[in-house]
Amino acid sequence: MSEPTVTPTQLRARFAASLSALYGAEVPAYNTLVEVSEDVNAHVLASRDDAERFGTIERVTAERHGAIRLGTPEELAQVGRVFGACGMYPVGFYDLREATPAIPVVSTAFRPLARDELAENPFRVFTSLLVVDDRRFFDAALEAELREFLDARTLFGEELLALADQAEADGGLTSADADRFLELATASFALSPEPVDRAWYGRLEAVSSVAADIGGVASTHINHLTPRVLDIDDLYARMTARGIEMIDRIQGPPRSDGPEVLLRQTSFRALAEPRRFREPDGTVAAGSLRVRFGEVEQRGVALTQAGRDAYDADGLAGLPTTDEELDAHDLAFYTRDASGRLTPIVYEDFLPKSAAGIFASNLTSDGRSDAGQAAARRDADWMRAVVGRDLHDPYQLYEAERAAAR
Ligand code: OOG
Ligand code: NI
Repeated sequence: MSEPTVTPTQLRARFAASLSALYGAEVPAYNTLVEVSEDVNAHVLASRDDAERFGTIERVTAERHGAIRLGTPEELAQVGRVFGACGMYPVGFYDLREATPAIPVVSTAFRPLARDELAENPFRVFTSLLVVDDRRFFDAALEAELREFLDARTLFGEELLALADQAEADGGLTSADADRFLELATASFALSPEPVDRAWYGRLEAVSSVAADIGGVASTHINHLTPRVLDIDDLYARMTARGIEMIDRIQGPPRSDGPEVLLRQTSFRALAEPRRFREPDGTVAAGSLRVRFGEVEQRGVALTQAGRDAYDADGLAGLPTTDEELDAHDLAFYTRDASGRLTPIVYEDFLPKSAAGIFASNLTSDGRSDAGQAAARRDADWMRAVVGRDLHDPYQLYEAERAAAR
């Protein structure tokens, strides 16, 4: 047996790059977004001394977050094995059913945990799971049909999962196995050419476009792949100037003169993509779906729980406007460099309100839900049990990093 030569870190960097190539071929507007992001970052790098305060330009240039949507607890556990092979672990629990409009999913983010791993390649994937037994969205009959449909499909094959487990057990893969793993892993997120059952998709879409995107098709796909910019307002203006229709606002904290905090995001509208449909009479016809969009993000300093509570209550008005005060009041996470200067710990996670806004900005309709019906219970413990892995708490990760540096 030959020794593993490709580490999980290398698998992650190569996985992010190969998904980027796939997604760019499928959604050409994504390539424009990446190009404009690189222009913006080059401009910031040339004009600001502190441009690399939130990460090196190498990290930021390679940085992507993906979004995927799954249908069953088994699929979530399986994708956890694929991401585990790449050194990505579930962090945080997000309940998008509490948003307005409500989205029938709960989510976590798979990402590297350690600072040096994040610096090598911070690829993260926002991963959502449909809540098929939530009666506010699905009645018992529709739930049963959904379960039958979802249970009949296979998103991640045996060969892929075996290679994933081997990578985790051995701390990497041989060069040939790594190539095969990446080929299979990337292919499992490609848009399928299989015709979509028009009537079934339509019934789910009446409840929620997201439910249709998940349960209306027999495969999954990358919904979006998000590059990181150092100045999202500049990016927004440049995309608009190129004639690309952006959603009407930037999600998250507004622009300010103070320290950049948390996460700001925006997106362009989902584009009509050609898809084939199986009509009720059995014929297959050409059509299109608007599901996938382009998103971009800017990251700032991670807030402590107290800082986050203040932000959630009053927005930026609830926070002081200098790094020194944020640190002194323990509202944000910093370390100090050799000369004693504060260095921000960058926020590596997501914001539920922004995530809901991102979902909502690209729905064809608000869908239909009945608040009088019973919610299905879902929480971090449920998610932990389903993934079969530790579900990390973002605050504990930032806290541990700060403590280790002091
Ligand atoms: C996920 C939406 C949330 C983000 O960056 O907050 C998200 C999805 O559309 O599947 O990606
Ligand atoms: Ni996103």
